[in-house]
Amino acid sequence: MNERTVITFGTFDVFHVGHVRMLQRAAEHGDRLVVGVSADALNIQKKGRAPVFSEDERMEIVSSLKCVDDVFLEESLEKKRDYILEHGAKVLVMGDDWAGRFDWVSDVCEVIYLARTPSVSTTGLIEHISSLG
Ligand code: C2G
Repeated sequence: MNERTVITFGTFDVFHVGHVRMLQRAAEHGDRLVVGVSADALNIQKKGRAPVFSEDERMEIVSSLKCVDDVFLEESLEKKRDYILEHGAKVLVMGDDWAGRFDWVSDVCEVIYLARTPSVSTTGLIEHISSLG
């Protein structure tokens, strides 16, 4: 068996079309897509707030997608190389908001940055929903 595993990472909070398109496009780079869903604690550390949906809920949503084969909890940005090796990934796909930031794992796999879907973001959606009163 010579399956090409793709790995990607994200919070996927308040799941939207930008998320689904990124996952579908990531899956096209191989035969199997594994997704690291970032932990609540990692988000608090990274963004200074807890996600709207818990890590268990976000993992449940992401794992229900047809293009996703497996999910796991991403507990640290620094553990990327370990996760890649653990899952046998041949390619890491990230949105281009992270362009260049994970080139340090290119010794263990190919690293590809894909353009984000314009005009949709979790932060924008939270602001929009809040403004509805
Ligand atoms: N995304 C996209 N278009 C958007 C919004 C998001 O393509 N309009 C992509 C991002 O580029 C990312 C994925 O959807 O590849 C998940 O986005 P986030 O939930 O914002 O992920 P982030 O918090 O940046 O977590 O190890 C890194 C992190 O876990 C990444």
